[in-house]
Amino acid sequence: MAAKVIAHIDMDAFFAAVEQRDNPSLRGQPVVVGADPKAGRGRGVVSTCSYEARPFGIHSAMPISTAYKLCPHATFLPVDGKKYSCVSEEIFKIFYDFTPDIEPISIDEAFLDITGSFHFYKTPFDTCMKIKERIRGEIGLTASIGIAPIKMAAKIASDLCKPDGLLEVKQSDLLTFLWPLSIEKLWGVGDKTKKALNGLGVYTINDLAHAPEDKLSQHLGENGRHLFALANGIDERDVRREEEVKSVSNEHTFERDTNDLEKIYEILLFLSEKVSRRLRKEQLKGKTVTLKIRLEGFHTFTRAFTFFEKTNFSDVIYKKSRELFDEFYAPKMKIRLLGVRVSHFDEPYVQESLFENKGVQRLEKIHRAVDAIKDKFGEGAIHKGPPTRLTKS
Ligand code: TTP
Ligand code: MG
Repeated sequence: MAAKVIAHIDMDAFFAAVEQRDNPSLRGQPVVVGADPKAGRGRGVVSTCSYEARPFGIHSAMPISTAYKLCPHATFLPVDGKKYSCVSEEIFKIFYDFTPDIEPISIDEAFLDITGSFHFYKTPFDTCMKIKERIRGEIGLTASIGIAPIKMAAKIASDLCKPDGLLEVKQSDLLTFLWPLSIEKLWGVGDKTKKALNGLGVYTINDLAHAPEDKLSQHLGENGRHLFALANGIDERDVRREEEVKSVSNEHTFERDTNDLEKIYEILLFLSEKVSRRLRKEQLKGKTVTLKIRLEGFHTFTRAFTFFEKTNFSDVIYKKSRELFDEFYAPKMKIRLLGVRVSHFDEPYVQESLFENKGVQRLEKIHRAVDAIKDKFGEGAIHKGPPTRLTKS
C-alpha cells in the first residue's frame, strides 16, 4: 500500500497575528493577547503572543502579570474570540478547496489527508506551498505546515519549522527525522510521562524506540505501548473528518473556580459514569477519551487519548480522564469547567460482544444491571467512590 500523505497546518501566533494584520502599527512589535495586565496587577493568563514577544520569555497560559513584568512595553490586547472564529472559518474554507479529508484540531490547526489530491499540484510540497500562498494572499496571515506519512510526524514537522515554515518528511526519512528528537516532542508526552520515561533512562525518541516494550508497558500501561509504536514510526490513526467524529460527552461547571483535587476527581468520576451510561444506552463504544478543561478566564484546553480497543466502561473512561488531568494539571491552576467525551465509534457493538472474552461479558452484565437500577431508582441509587452532591451543567 502506498504511503499516506498527511499535512498538519498550524497558524503562526494566531490571535496576535490577526491583531497585527488589522493594525499595521503593531507589526514587528511585541503583542500579547489575553487578560488585562492592569499594570502588572492583573489576574488571568496569556492566550498567545506575537513572535516578537517570545524572546522575552512570554508564552501561552503564563500569568498575565508575569508577562507584564517580562515586557511592560508590549501592546496588551483582549481576546476577541468572535473575530478569530470568523478568520478561522475563512482559513478552513481554503483547506476544503484542497481535500475533503480534514480533521479540525483547534481554531487554528488541522490535519489534511492529501494522499488523493496532491497530484493536482504535482507534489505534496507544491500543494502545501499553494495552501500557504492562498492563506497569505487571501487572509493576510502565515501558516506553518508539516508533511509526513503519519499524523504524529506531520505535527512535529509543522512545529519544528515555525513560523512561516514548510517541512516535508518522506517515509524513507521518517526514523532519521524522529530519533534524534527529545521525547517531549511526541504527541501525548507531557511533564509526568517525560519524568517517568527519564526515570527509565529514556530521553530521546531513539531511546524510546529501543527500550524494552515490556518495561514501558509495566511503567506506563497502554500508553507505554502506544508511545513505543510512535517512536518506531507507527501511527495508525487516520485523518478523521469532522462528521465522523461523533461523540458522547458531558460537562460540569463549578460554581466557583477550584483547585480542590478531591472535588475535581469526584466530578471526573461523575462525568465518566454519565458518559459511560449514555454510550451503553445507545449501544456505542469509542476508542478516544477527550478531557476538556477550562481554567479561569475561559482558557480552554483539550487532552485526548486513543485506545487500541473500544470501550464504554466507566472505570476505563474515568481512569484515563484522570490520567489526562494529572498530566495537564499544575499547582495553583483553578478549574472552571471539566468535560469528558468519548468518540471514535464504529458500528453498534451488540454482535461483536459475542466474540469478546468472558471477562468483558461479565463486566457488561454488571454495567447493564447498574443501568437498570439507575433507570428505576434514579441517578443517585448506586455510586462508586465518594457520594456526590452535584449540580448538572
Ligand atoms: P497555538 O497554535 O498553540 O498558538 P499560536 O498559534 O498562538 O502560536 P504558534 O505559532 O506557536 O502556533 O494556539 C492557537 C490559538 O489558541 C492562540 O493564538 C491563542 C489560543 N490559545 C489560548 O487561548 N490559550 C492557550 O493556552 C493556547 C496554547 C492557545
Ligand atoms: Mg498556532
